[in-house]
Amino acid sequence: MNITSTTIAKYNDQALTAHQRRLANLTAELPQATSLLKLLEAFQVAIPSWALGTGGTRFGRFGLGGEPRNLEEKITDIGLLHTLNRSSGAVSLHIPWDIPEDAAKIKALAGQFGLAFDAMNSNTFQDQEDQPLSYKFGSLQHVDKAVRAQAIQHNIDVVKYGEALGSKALTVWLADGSCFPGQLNFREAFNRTLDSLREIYAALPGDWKLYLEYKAFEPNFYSTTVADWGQSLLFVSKLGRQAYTLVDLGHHLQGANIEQIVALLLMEGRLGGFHFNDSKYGDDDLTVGSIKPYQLFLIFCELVEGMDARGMDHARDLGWMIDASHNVKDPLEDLLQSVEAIMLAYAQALLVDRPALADARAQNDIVRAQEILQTAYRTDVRPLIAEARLRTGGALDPLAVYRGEAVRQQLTKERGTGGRATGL
Ligand code: RM4
Ligand code: MN
Ligand code: MN
Repeated sequence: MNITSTTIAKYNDQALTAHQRRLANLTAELPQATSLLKLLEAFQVAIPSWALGTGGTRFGRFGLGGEPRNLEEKITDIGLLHTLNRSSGAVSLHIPWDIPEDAAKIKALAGQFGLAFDAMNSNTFQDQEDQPLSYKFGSLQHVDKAVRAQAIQHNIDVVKYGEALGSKALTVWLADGSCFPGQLNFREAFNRTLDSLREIYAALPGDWKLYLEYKAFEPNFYSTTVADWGQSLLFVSKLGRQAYTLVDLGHHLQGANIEQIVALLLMEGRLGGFHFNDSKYGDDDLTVGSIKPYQLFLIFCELVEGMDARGMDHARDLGWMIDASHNVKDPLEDLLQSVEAIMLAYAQALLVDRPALADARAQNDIVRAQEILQTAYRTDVRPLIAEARLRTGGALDPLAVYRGEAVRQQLTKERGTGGRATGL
């Protein structure tokens, strides 16, 4: 399945007049439109290799036709997304779900679609068939040194796979923790985890980053060894300058003020990566922006302000990735919606009149501060995102092309209905 630039141009031509009218209305009030477009064109969000098939819950899974059967097909799917929206130009691999057996071949295939390799993800939250020791009671925190050694070696192997692909970061997410009071000595578990992370950190190439992702609960339900941003920050501060905290939107307790967390992590130079999804209750892994788009906007306001305060490149200096699971939607359509939601929140955050906001704050004018934020949030920036896509060769309306070209039906014809992609 391949969507050509001619096909995209055909759809764009049909939608062009209406698009231009909407864009003109918007840009008439936006003197900074040209510089915004440049930032939007550069912004890329990585797609995880584990989210291209249908996800499931612990109760069941309802499959879909045409799921990618191997890493090559997953990369082709991400290439398709990037062809349509020009904002999904990176792949994030999960080992061992997606081992690049022939790195040169995989790299070349990704290159054909203009895809780079973002952070590599290790997996010590499941046992693999050929694995000698079990992670039932944890991995890097385990009381048995041999289990820790196995988990450390796995992370080092993941770095090796990533080096061959040109990746520059390792994401460590640990399921380690305890399910019942009394099961674990918290201090000892922390220190064993720290020692293990130190060994992984020592094996990190000089130009790599280590992202330590936290999660409040699940699969352990009493304690998690890297449970929140404070604990992650404690670990990464002890590890060294190449270690950073990774924020996954779904990994907080309900009501947590994530925008404040990212502001402080950025201030400390310790925010490394970001996993986007949305949720209503827990780690629901729903489509980005589908439940709490205003929260996403507020988070982006802090990201933009915090990155600018440190002179960071929005597109390059943090690892941006979608981390969602698609239980009832076509994963590719869901990912197109997620990328769109991210771009919208980013563009709206760029619209905030920051000097005016600083002034309102200095005057304790809360009403004006809220008006300033909501003026940006309530601006319909969709024509701007569409224009950024148009200028980079993408589709004005990626979903319309996807559906118009019957992509899922084509993929199902090519790949059949029985396949199940590795992943969530
Ligand atoms: C976890 C976590 C990690 C991801 C796995 C698949 O909940 O978010 O980032 O690697 O899921
Ligand atoms: Mn995550
Ligand atoms: Mn998660």
